[in-house]
Amino acid sequence: MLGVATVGAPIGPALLDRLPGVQIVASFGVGYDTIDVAAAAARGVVVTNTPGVLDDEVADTAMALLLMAVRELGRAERFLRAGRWVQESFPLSPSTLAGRRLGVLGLGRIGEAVARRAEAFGMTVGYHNRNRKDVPYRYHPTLLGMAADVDTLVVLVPGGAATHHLVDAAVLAALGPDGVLVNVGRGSVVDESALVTALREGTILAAGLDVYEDEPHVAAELLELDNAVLLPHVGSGSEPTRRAMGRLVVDNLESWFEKGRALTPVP
Ligand code: A2R
Repeated sequence: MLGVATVGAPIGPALLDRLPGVQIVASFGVGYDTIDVAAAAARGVVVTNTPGVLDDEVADTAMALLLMAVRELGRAERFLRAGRWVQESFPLSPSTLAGRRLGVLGLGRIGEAVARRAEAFGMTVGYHNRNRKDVPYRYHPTLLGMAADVDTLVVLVPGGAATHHLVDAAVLAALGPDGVLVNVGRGSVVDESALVTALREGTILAAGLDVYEDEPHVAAELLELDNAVLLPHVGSGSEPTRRAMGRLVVDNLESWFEKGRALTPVP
C-alpha cells in the first residue's frame, strides 16, 4: 500500500510500522489531531488535510449555534412541535445577539470567517491565538483576559494536547452570566464537566456545541440541559462542502503520485 485516505481514524506509529510502503496519509477534514504527524514525518510519510474548502460551512454552523443558543430557538421549536403554542406563548429570550462582544479562540481560516459574519451581525470582535495577526480585531494575549472582556466565546483551535481543556471553569466564570460558549473546533478543548456545572448553575447563559469530548457519545448531563444546543458534529456536513473536501483528498493523492508534491500538507 502506498497511500492511506482516512476519515478521522487514529493513525500512529504502530499502524505506520505495519505499512512500511506508505508514502502519504490524506485525511478527509481540516483537523488532524488523530494523526501522529511527528511519527509520520519520522518515517518520511507526508500527511495532508482539507483546509480552506470548509471554512464558510463551519463558520455558518457556528453562527447558527450562536443564534440558536442566544434566542433559544431549539427550545422554541420543541415547544411548537409539542403542541404547546395553542395554549401559551413561548417566553421571551433573556438575551439578544446584536451588540455582543465576541472572542474567537483560534482566529485561523475558519475563525476569520466567523469574525466577518459576527461583524455583519453587529458584534465587536476580539481573538486569542498564540501569535498576534495583522487583522482589525483586538488581540488578547491570554484566553482568561479575553474571556473577562467578552460575553461570547467561539472555539476554533485544533484539538490535541496543547489545547486540552483550555476552556475550563475559570474561563467560563469570566464569561459571566450572559455568556455564551460555541464550540465548533474540538470537544477536547472544553472541560465538559465544568461546562455542565456552569450551564446548570447559570454561571453562563447558554452553549452551542457541535463537538464533544467522547463523540459520538454525548454526556447525559448535557442532554438534560435546556440551555445547551447540541448538534452531531455537522459543521462541514453539506453535500457540496463534503464533495469539495473529498476532491481535495483525491487531488492531494494524485498530485503526490504524479508530481511528488502534496497540495495541502499539514505543517
Ligand atoms: O496560535 P497560533 O498563532 O498558531 O494560531 C492558531 C490558533 N491556535 C491556538 N491558539 C491558542 N492556543 C493554542 N494552543 C493554539 N493552537 C492553535 O488556532 C490559528 O490561528 C488557529 C487555527 O487556525 P487554522 O490552522 O487556520 O485552522 P482552521 O482551518 O481555521 O481550523 C480550525 C479547527 C480545526 O483544527 C478543526 O479542529 C476544526 O477547526 O474544524
